[in-house]
Amino acid sequence: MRKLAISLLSIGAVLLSACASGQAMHAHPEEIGAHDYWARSAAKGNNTAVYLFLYNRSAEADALIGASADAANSVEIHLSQMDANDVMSMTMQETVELPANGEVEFAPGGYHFMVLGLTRDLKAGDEISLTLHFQRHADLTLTVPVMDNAEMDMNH
Ligand SMILES: [Cu+2]
Repeated sequence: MRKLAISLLSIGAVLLSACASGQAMHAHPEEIGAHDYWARSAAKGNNTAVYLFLYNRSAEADALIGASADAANSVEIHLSQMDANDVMSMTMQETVELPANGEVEFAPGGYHFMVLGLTRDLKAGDEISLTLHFQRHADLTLTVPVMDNAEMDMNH
C-alpha cells in the first residue's frame, strides 16, 4: 500500500513538470486575446475602423505586427493623435507593443485598425472577420460585430 502511494506521487510530479516545460516553450492560445471588439458601419468601397481591447496574460511581452480582414483590401494599424494645433491626425504604426500581463486599448481618438477598401457593405448587425498577426503568438482571428456610431465619424 505504501509503495503504491509513492509511485502515484512520482507520476504526479512527472505530469506537473511536463506541463511546466510546455508553458515555457510556447504561449497558450488563450494568453493573448481581445474583448469588446466592434467595427463601425460603412458602405462598400469606403474605409472603416475596428476598435477593441487587446490583452496579454502571459509573462512574456509580444507585439502586434499587422492585421488583415475578410471584407477589405487591406488593414493598417493607426494611431490618432492631436497635434499642436488641435488637429487630429493619424499615423500608421508598424508595430504596437503588447507588454507582459498588459492590455492595449484600441479606441476612437487613439489606436485603431484602419480597414481600407471594403469589398461589401458593413451594416449594423453584420460581421467582419479580423485576423491579428503577432511577433511571437499565433494569429488571432476575431468575428467582429458591426455597429453604428455616426457621432464619432470624424475622430477615429
Ligand atoms: Cu485611421
